[in-house]
Amino acid sequence: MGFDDMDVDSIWMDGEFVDWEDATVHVLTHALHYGTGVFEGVRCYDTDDGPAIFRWEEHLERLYESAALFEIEIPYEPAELTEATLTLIRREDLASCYIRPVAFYGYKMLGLNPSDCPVETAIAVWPWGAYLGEEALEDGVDVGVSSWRKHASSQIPTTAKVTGAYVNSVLASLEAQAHNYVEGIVLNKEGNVAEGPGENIFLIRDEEVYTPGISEGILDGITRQSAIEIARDLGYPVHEQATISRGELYTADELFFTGTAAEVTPIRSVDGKDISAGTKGPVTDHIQSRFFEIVESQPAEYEHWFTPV
Ligand code: PPE
Repeated sequence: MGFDDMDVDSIWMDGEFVDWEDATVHVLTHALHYGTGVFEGVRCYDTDDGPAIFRWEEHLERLYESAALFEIEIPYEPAELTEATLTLIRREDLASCYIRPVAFYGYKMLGLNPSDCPVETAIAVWPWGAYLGEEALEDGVDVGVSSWRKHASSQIPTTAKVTGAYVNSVLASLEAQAHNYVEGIVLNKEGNVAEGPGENIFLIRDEEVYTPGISEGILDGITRQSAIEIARDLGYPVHEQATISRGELYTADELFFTGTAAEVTPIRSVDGKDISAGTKGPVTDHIQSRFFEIVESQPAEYEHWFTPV
């Protein structure tokens, strides 16, 4: 995702809309040195009823929860961040976009205890297409199990979306690229399947759906929660607190990733071994089709998942 040639002019920063180029921070910003920021990734979809943000309330709640853990006191009410985001999308005239709220310890002092630092808050929006490539949604991606393990929640809380923790994802992502994989799969300390660097993972066996539980060291993804609900509504039994061993990946009927950026992306091979036929599987297709139908049309049963712009 590059920002060159992008047609977005402004960013909301600390209560004001500033020009894109002016949304900058000092090099001695606390979060730059120690990773003391929290963020969200959210999508706004161009639905039949106009632009609408997918599961905004849940993302906002996770942002404040992540912040609380690090005693980051976001100096704005949730309603103010909502208003800022809606206004930003409208003024940039975007029908669909990715939304990146971030709150972090700013510039005043260095040293690990950030208590004296001001909290800076920003919200950026920009168009972001299919995360792992347009063809990935149809054909699936080739992934490799990373040699980097996911940190345990007792080391860095994995349910919090904290910027510093993403160095683990960056390592897994660089390794995947070095091996010509589109993405990695990260195992937890026990060697069981945790998630992708920026995605949750699902496994299908005998038409039943499995996804690693929270205690496996994952981010409790909002797309994960949505896929669980969609799968159940489609009639599939879902095991949402599963422990999945590495070996089970290779013998799965189907595998797919979920994430705000990745949406619902099939996995067609792991470590060079095809998953079943090496194509998008039927259950994945069913859940993925329903997901895209929902974000395109806001059907009545799922209307509460949307915030109209
Ligand atoms: N696990 C991780 C580690 C993760 O970063 C994400 C989102 C998920 C699971 C899925 O969570 P959710 O988006 O709530 O369904 N990753 C975000 C950042 C990706 C990026 O490259 O930046 C995202 O998808 O927005």
